[in-house]
Amino acid sequence: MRRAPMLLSVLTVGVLASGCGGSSATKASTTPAPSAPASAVGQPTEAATVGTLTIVDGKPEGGVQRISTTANQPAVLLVTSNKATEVHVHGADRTIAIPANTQTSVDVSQSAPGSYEVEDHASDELLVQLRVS
Ligand SMILES: [Cu+2]
Repeated sequence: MRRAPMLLSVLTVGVLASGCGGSSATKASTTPAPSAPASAVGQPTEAATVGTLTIVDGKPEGGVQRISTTANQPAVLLVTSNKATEVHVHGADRTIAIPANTQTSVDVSQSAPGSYEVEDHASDELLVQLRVS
């Protein structure tokens, strides 16, 4: 009779300790963003580009970038890394695989204003601080 509560608390601690997003949400996260508004016919990706980022050995070249975006607007970050890695966009919680030396579009759009981090999950380095208004 006394064992059940103890088991429960152990399980809860395990979940809380998994930290930054965990790994369970990675599979569905490479889905492209919903299609752009009709006014953005032509080159929606270029129109939505909010910055470019170069990752060298897991660190952002030139230091952590600060990028401002607007909630519910398309926002794409063009990422190039010298090593294959994974980039995690907090808030929207997307994890995008970045192949080595291949520029990759990372959807950093957010549905709510706030401050969000973009991290390299291979090195756990902070890459970008997103400010969404
Ligand atoms: Cu993360």
